[in-house]
Amino acid sequence: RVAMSYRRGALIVLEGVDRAGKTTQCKKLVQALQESGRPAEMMRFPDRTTKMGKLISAYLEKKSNLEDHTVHLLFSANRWELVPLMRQKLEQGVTLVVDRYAFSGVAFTSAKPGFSLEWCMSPDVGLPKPDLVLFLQLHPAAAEQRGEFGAERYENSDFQKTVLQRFEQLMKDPSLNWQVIDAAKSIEDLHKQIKTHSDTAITTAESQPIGELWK
Ligand code: Z5A
Repeated sequence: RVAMSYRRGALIVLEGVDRAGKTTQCKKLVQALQESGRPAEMMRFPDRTTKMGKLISAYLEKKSNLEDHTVHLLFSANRWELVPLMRQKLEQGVTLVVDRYAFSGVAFTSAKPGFSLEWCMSPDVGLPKPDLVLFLQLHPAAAEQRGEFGAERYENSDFQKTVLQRFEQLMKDPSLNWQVIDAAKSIEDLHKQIKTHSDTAITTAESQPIGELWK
């Protein structure tokens, strides 16, 4: 019997602190992949357009208050509700470039008092596993030069410093393909580096099944 062969798309996640340039780089990467003839689409979490997403958006905009465990589970549910679509796209050969994922979920909630990393990870266990996680590393002082914090929840520097420490803990996990990028570089330099890592990850993913996160 001929071995099963896969030609799936890759799951590429961009993570990083506030204003590191994740959205800017996701858009450029998708455009570059499409121009080189590879099917690619962008996704973002939270996806504020779904029912879960609308609850999350109101919370982030401080239009509503939600209990901390509850909002954590909503962020996770917002990913799970998109898993059937993500799998379908990946299996069709579409590379997904995702702006934030479960790592933001864990880093932000575990930065709150009384939340362990382990508890925060559990609802996201089994999500499609990223083939590449690009972490856009930016010093808080450099982030400040990119403009004021917005008015949304979590947008203050003490909280963001704790969030960065939690991301650093998550990056120690050798079962994931973390690549740390110096986000203080120019948009073009960053893009070139991100494109190189992505091309490698796409080639590797083609011959592998979709993995399960933290399992
Ligand atoms: N959150 C959570 O709690 N739980 C979860 O499960 C998830 C998220 C998924 C909303 O996320 C909040 O939800 C977020 C985490 C939490 N809270 N915070 N903080 P969001 O994705 O909607 O966050 P955002 O506020 O839209 O993204 P961001 O982090 O602020 O920005 P960014 O995407 O990293 O950066 P950007 O928009 O591409 O660029 C920022 C600015 O810098 C912009 O003016 C650019 O033109 C400029 N820029 C970009 N690149 C460069 C370079 N290389 N040099 C100079 N200037 C640059």
